[in-house]
This record gives sequence, structure tokens and C-alpha cells, in this order.
Amino acid sequence: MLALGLVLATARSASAHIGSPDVYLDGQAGPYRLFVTVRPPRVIPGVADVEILTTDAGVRDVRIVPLPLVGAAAQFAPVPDVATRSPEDPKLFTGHLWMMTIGEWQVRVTVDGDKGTGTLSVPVPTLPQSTLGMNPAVRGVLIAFMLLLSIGFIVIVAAMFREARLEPGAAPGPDARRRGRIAGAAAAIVAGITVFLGNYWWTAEASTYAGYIYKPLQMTPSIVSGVASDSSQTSPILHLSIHDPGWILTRRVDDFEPDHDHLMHLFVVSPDLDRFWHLHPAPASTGAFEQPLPDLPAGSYELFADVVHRTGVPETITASLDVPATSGTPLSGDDSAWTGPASNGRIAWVRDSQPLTTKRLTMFTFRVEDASGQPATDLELYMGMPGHAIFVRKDRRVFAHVHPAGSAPMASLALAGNAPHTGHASGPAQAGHETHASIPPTVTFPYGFPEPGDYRIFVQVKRAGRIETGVFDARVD
Ligand SMILES: [Cu+2]
Repeated sequence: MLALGLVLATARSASAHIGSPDVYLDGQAGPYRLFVTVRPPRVIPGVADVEILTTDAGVRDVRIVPLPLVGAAAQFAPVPDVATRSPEDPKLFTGHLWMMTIGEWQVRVTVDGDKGTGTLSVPVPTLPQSTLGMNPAVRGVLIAFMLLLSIGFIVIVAAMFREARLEPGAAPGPDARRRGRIAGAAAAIVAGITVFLGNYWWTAEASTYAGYIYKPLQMTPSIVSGVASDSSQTSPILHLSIHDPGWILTRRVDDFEPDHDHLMHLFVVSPDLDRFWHLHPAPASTGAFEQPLPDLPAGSYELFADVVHRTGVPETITASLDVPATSGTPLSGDDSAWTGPASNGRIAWVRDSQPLTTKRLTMFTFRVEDASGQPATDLELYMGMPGHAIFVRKDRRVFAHVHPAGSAPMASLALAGNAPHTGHASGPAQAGHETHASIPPTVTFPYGFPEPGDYRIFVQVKRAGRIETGVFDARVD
């Protein structure tokens, strides 16, 4: 108790979160279309907040339960909790779930109603982001108790040695006072040692927990000279070597799952976000990827590399890259680039009049038009999906790669056992079938901004074999 007070006073909370931890999903639970928001806790174990917006008036009840994403434990669900129907909005259900361990979980949503029963699994990574700081009031009370108990202990021991052997009514003599002072000094040393050992124990516990706090993979970019696969000339190749700064022992750098056809999606942006590349480096060796560099003006660039582990845990690995003016290899395959001013006549953002706010599920709808302003009829799937949206805050401290199905990676959704869902009405799409009969000219992305600020949104679609990028700025208060 003495010890706690002192050390709690020095406990501090870690830095604010980077990125966009909340999960937004547009999915089908059997016959019911749901919009699900899951806010994972910042400390593990901790409580996740779950919101389910149904689109069907016939929904009777919604049940939610947390399960590991993969493995045997995913098969045996405990009794689910009943989500509470909102009194203001009968289509909104909310609940809170304990997430007990680090890794990839799913929130399994079961909906009952007039059309029968359906389930939807929402992948949720549980990555501890910080140590909880101590409430200053609690800290003050504990310090006061520590001082009270320490001083009380010293005073009592000193008085005991000074006065226990006196006759009733007699005053302590010089010898008795000296005994009291020595005993008091000894008691002070004991109290000091106790506080010191308590501090040591608390620090050991805190640093053990600090080891569990999520540390993203790290990446070292370098430019090597190589021969691109379809060329006989040497050209610069970006080599990315991934390493683990130390986190949980089960994390690996060689267990990546393909996520919409690629093991890695690499986004390269200039510091002011006026240049943007979406590339797909190929694995070169264990924990290393390579990408022929496109033409790049000299400058310093930020790299965001999206990968998904076999466990379902997604990570965005960041790095910066300084390059001299580079003449590289023309883009090919699914790779794409954008440079230019932030306006795009071919893709229009269909906004309502509501101001953008943080932490609220928002549907971002974009309409693709042809040169005369008519809805485009030549959309194709781009890497299996009608569209890709990348949300980046101008300071590049928030980055999210979102699809019509939401912010969970497609690879994690597939691991959760959901049927592929691409967010358009014509049913499950097959990756690779690039000529899809009916891709509507509007694409919608469910997402919510994690923090206020100035954001840039890159929207990518494919039309008649060409990848088009629309760029939009958004101010979020
Ligand atoms: Cu994508």
C-alpha cells in the first residue's frame, strides 16, 4: 500500500493512438443487411463498444458474442449477449463486449426477425494501444495514504521504544528518548525499503505490460538496381525489408495472406499528398518485398504498406523514402498513380449537408461519370472490388484503406468465414472476373474519421481497363 502510492504517482499514459482502430462494416447477416461499428478497447482486457444498424424493420433481436477469428475456439461460441435496441432509433442496436486477449477476434452478430436468422462475423483486431493513466484524484488520495501510513508507522515505533517501559505518569529520560529516536530511524529505514521494493515490483509489472502494447512491424526501404521482369534494361527497384521490433512472440514476418489478390498493398505519397502511388510489391525473400520503382521526382516520400497475417491481424507498416529524380519502370498490372490538383470531374462525391464529425459511421458515396456528366457504364472490378478508398490525414498520422464492405481487410473477412461481399447488389463477386455485367456507377464506403483534422480521400475505380483516381479534401471538426 505504501509502495503503490509512490509509484502510481509516476505512472503515465502512453502517446495518443495512431491510425484508425475502429472497424466499420457493411455486410449481410443472412437476409439482413447490417452496418456494424466496433470500437476495440485501447487496453486489453477491455470492453469493445458495438453498434449495429439494421436496414430491415422486421428485426426482432440482435445478439453479439466475441470469438477468436480462427482456430478451434472459433467453433464453440459462448452464450451471446442481447444487444439493446436504441429508444430513439428502433433500427439501432448497441452492446458492450469484453475482449480478453491480444490478437484477431471476431464479433459474431446473430439477427432474428421476420425473415429468419442470419449471422455476420466482424473481424476485430485487439491490439493494446496504451497504458491507462491514473486518475489524478486517486493518485492524490493514494499518496496521502502512503505518507500517513509511513509517518504513523515511524511515530508509533518511536513512541513504543521510548515509553513502553516507563512507570505510569513518569516522563521519559534522556536514555528513553535516545532509544525512541534510534527506533524511529530504524522504522523510517524499513518504511523506505518497503516503498522502494514496491516501486520495483510495480515498475516490473508495468514494463511487462508495456511489452504487450502493440508495436507495428518496421520496414527499411532501399533502392537497388535490378532487372524488371519484362525488361532487359536495369532499372531501380525498391527493396523493402520488414523486421519485428519485438512484440508478441507469435508474430511472424513470413505469414502474410493475399488480400484482394496481393500480399502487400504499398501506398507511396508525397508529404503534401499531391502525389500518390498504389503499388503491389512482390515477395523477394523471407520478410522482404520488391517493387520496380516508377518514375519519381526527387523528394521524400511516405510509405504505407498494408499486409494481413495468417492469423487475420492486419498491419500497416510505415517508412519514409528519400529519392533522387528516378526514371523507372512504367506501371503495370494493378499498380496505379495519381498526380495533380485535388479536383476530379470524372468522380463526384455525393454528400449530404451534414458536417463531417469523428467516430461516427458515415457513408462516403462517389458517382463515376463519363465525359458528358452521365453515369459511367464501363466500370469494372479493380482487384475484385468496385472501388478502393484511402483516407489520409494531412499530417499523415491517420491512414485507412477502405472498401465498399468496410474497413476490415478482405482477407480477414474471408478468414472469418463470411461469403465475399463487395457492397453492390448483384451478389458476390469473383476476383479475376474483371468484366462484371452490372457494376453500378456509384460506390459507397462505410467509414468514420477517428480524429478531427484535414483529410484527403483517394478514390480508385477501374473503367474499361484503366484505373482512375478521384481526390477529395475533407475537413473534420
Ligand atoms: Cu483496396
